[in-house]
Amino acid sequence: MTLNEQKLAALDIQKIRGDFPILNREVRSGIPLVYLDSTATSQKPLQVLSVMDDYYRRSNANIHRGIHVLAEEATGAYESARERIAAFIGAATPKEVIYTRNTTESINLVAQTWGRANLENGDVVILTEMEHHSNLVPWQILAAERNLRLEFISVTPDGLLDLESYTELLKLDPKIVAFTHMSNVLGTINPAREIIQMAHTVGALTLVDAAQSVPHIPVDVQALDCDFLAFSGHKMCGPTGVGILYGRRELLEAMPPFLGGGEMIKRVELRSFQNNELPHKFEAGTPAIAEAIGLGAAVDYLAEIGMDAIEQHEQEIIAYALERLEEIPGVKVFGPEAQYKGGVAAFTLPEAHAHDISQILDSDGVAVRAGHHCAMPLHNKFGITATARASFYLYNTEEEVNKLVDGIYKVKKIFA
Ligand code: 7TS
Repeated sequence: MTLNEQKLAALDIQKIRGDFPILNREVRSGIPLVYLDSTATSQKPLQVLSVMDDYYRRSNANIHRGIHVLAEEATGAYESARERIAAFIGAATPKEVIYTRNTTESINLVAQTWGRANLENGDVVILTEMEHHSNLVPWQILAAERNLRLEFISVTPDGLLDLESYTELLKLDPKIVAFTHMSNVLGTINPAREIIQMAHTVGALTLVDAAQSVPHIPVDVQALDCDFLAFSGHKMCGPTGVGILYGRRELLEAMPPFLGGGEMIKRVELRSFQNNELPHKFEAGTPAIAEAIGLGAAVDYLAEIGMDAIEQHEQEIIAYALERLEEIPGVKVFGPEAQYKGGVAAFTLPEAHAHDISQILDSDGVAVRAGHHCAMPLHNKFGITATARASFYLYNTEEEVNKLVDGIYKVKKIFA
């Protein structure tokens, strides 16, 4: 047995479920929770909750300012978390890891600082038709301000990126290609390495929206060779309120600051200031300290289980879920076959609206999300306004997939 196989064999779902107190609750008397909405936000293990609780009980202080014991402990924990997060994504140095509030803020940071400093009239930005609004609207805002041209890699009917359309778009001499690593609706895992290499051959930079990939599959920024990469703590067993922007050091060094205030400066006079060094240059004001420390614990938790093992488990769950869902007459699941996707199944039923599906499933404790999932252009492309979406994480089981399927049969009975 290789070390990897040993880790896979060691993935003990019941033990993992025991780490998540919320998974034990009933949503109504006698009705246990079946949580299938981790794409929106994941649940949090005791290992994360206890680190945050401990921090507030023992070490709470503002960071980088005081010379007292609490301030030193808080600063040490905050910076140690940054080092472990940097190692988790394979960054060359923790200076390349900027704490933000979430993926959305990370992408806005790049658009507003790198974008404003480097893009002008007529410049081309390439995005894809499967983006979450948070990788569309920041570029639309900048495009309106700078008169940029936004172009989109098209999505095939199977829910894959059309790399031929991308090859054509690269002839437009784009300045940046910003794309999602994994779609939050189709579940498609895009060939990020190839997309990045192709962008680099025409001299374009790349930004990877890794909100759905970093929590679910191994991601190494140096192996990908991306220029920027954004993700959120709350989707990877960490708390809300903290996210990450990874950026290549030379790029971050050259970029103007984002927000101005304390912490991001080295020196201030009445009419001028001097930037602080990386990573603090982009971290104005008191940050989400407990949350950053919590994200450090989340990364430790995921690394201990092993991202390969998590990916493998989700592959098994999605393959099983697609097989079961496709058995149900009328169910249409969007996106490619299991081998090209992560644990996301967005679907429609001819007889019931997504919101009705979600409501009936909820009556049996099954939590799925309904709507456009912040990807309205993608839904328009497929000629629909909403889908019901079940999504899976390391703690989900085949038995929970069965409960989802039973619930969908119930919906069909009610709407027959
Ligand atoms: N990018 C992708 C691919 C996402 O799935 C999300 C959140 C974001 C960006 C934004 O993340 P945030 O933490 O800044 O909000 N996706 C979802 C979802 O699918 N349902 O709720 C949030």
